Amino acid sequence: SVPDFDNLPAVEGQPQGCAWGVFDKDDKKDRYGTLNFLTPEIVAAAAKEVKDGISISLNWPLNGIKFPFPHRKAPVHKPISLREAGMGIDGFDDELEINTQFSSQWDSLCHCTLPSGETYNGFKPSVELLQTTTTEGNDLPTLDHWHSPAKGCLVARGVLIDFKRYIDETTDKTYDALDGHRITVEEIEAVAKHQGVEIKPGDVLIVRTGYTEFLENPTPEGFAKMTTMSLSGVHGTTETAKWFWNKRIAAVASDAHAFEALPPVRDNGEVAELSDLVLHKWFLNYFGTPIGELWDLKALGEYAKEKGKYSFLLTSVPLNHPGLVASPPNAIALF
Ligand code: UVW
Repeated sequence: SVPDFDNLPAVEGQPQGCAWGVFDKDDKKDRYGTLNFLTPEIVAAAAKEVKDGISISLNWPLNGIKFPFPHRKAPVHKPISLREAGMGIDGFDDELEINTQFSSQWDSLCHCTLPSGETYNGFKPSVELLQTTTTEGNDLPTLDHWHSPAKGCLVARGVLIDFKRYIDETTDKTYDALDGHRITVEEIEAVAKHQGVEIKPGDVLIVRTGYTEFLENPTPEGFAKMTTMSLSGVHGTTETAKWFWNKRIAAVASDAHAFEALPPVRDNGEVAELSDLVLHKWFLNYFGTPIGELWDLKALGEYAKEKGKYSFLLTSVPLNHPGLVASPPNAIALF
């Protein structure tokens, strides 16, 4: 068992709650962070969630965003005729060039770093290291390591917190994912209670804000709002991070842009720079908790509501390429 946030051993130069070293084994620096909560017992218990024989994809189309998106280019898909390519066969190949942050994704622990350049466990990614690494020699906590024989990708109990439905159905507020609502842990607990679902150690906690649904049908007013980057998501504070650690959450995901509400705020409430994404720091850099973003949660929300069941078996198989910083999750929820 690992200590609670307040009792984690102090790490020199880092804030209380930094979990570097906690999961190390035999003097070897750990690369999996809170995925270590996924013990064989937890995974076997998660498999018991499957009763209905229904699987739901959580992967938004890779080209889900239909307008120019700042700094991240849209996928380029190129079908190729094998005959024209001179292969002497009838049929097709295709090439796909993607920015792994453009649609549904996992952020690996290398996606954002501290100002020192460090991330989880003191690993220090750089473009050069990420580019030249081979899976065997890669010391960085990138996603290809999820394919190691010891890990076998991600299999866990998923819990959906359908915040959008909760607000729509239990309040007369007009909520939308572009209003910069900061979802507190008290609200997460209230939604879980309303849905009748218990949050357990080793869960992947998945929050639906309704953001990808807006991106599918952006209105001009919504688009104007979006460019101000005031987006709903989980309230990023140290107290929020502490709650996630103390619940032993293995990973988090949502349909939101950055999982946490934007713009980020400091613990004293001041609006911070985009580079000060509070939960990105706690999760990716201090705890080693992967963050899923832009997941497609609409069909999941509908099925969970219909069945009155908000927990399921979650499987996710990211792409397996050396040095991969982010990846489409290839995630499914099984009921
Ligand atoms: C933002 O773009 C703000 O977050 P991320 O890089 O995690 O998608």
